Amino acid sequence: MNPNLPVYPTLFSRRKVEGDGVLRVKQGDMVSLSWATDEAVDLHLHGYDIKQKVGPGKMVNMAFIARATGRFAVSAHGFGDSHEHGLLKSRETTLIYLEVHPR
Ligand SMILES: [Cu+2]
Repeated sequence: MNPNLPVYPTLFSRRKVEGDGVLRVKQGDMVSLSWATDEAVDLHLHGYDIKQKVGPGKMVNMAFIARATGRFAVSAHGFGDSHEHGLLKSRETTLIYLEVHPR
């Protein structure tokens, strides 16, 4: 992996992400989101359909190339409970939005 690529730290605790909640990148960018959390949860980047588990003391990297433009939610599934994705969509909590802008 390119050591010069920007890594976006996305720390969240108490179910809130630090910052303004929007991550802006350009189409074609290599994006690396580094997640740290105080609670075990499933992360889901909608649109790109990337899912990853995070938990306390377990830093997770979500790396991808921003090919598709638009606004995509990164949500958390399963805060404090367990359920199947798709069955209880209302249980999703949106953490941040990823905005991919055209070049
Ligand atoms: Cu989801």
